[in-house]
Amino acid sequence: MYNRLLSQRQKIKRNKAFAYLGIMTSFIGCKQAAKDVKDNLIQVENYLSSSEHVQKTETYVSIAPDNFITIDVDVPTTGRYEVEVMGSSKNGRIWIEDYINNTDDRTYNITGDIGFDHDNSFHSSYRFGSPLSQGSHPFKIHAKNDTVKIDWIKLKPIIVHDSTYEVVEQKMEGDQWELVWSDEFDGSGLPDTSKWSYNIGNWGWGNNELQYYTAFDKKTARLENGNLIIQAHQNESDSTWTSARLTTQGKYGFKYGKIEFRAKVPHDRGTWAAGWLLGSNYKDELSWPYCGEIDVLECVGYEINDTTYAGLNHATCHTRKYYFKQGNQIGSDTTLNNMTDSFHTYAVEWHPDVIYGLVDGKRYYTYDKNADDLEWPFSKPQDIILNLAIGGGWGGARGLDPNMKSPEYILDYVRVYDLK
Ligand SMILES: [Ca+2]
Repeated sequence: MYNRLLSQRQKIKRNKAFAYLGIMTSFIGCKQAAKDVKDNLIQVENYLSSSEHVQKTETYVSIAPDNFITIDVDVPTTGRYEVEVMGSSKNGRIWIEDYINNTDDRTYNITGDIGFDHDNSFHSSYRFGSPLSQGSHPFKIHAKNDTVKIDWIKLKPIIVHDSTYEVVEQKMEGDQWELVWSDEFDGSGLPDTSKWSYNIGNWGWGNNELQYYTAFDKKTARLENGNLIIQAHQNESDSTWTSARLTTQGKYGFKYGKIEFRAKVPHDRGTWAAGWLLGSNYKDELSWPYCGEIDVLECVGYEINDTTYAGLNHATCHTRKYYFKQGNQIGSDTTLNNMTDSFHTYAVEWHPDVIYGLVDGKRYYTYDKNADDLEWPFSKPQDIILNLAIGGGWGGARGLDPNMKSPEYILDYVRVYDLK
């Protein structure tokens, strides 16, 4: 065992350069927040016996394509994790499924594909995965495309879930809207961290999205000329995309009121700009859509004309009873003129029993299902999220414009109002 551990350490050291490629520097601030939580190293060969499609040696497991192994993983604390895998395969990929005993009969892919591009030696590869809740998780490690050998998997904590936040609850009486909270995006440099946190990762975000959301990176999120600019970039060396996703999670949760996003959105095919609300009690993928989601600004590039920039905005509520993975979500869209060069105001009026979607002051969407918590989780606070995705099930449904260059999603302000 001693020799084995030693060889592991040497392997880890040798492969550090492959694992991090410098991108980790963006996450130093986040990693410090999680420094008290230990890495969780899983020697996969300890967890199962061999079968026809799964061969086991003393140091690794070999999984045939379209097969999987199941291992129990103890997640030490609720938060976001980097999933690092020491593996070997020329063309094979793995992906990790969690919550396999869920009552909703859904498949929870918490990593997206992880490849190794090397079949004669082991290499470390990683993803910043979806948030995980504390406790024992039976993971399924799936192989696809080709046989994959796995030596070990490591869960490295990045951000500990922060469930403390200030609730901003709006009165919904009277007939005058009064501003109670805003970010006008004045100043320069990075966004205001007293209001916004970064969601980081490249696990596909439940939609097979391509982008890697970075943190504290002016290239992807910065204040400029009174606006917040969220900008996606394609990395020249490996074609990966980076972008940003800001959330008020852990800072402010909002309950009721009118919430406005004044924004310009990109028209490029493959982009997916969003200003939306997600239940503050979201802590892992299993907690969605029970926590509720209100999409206020949702624009995919291929629905916006590349010459006139006229296009569509969508408003949708997702709840356990009505959500997109069941195909019965309740949404509406509305047509707008120039969405890329002109600002429009995308808003939601969130009352205790009904939600309206508006653009430029005009209502076009109503959600009024409020019989129980499964269709009305909206009596609890929600976080505001701003992000620009690339690709994914919806934004990438018609591919990516090959000529797309660093599209920008520009926000003049986010404002929250009371009704008095
Ligand atoms: Ca502004």
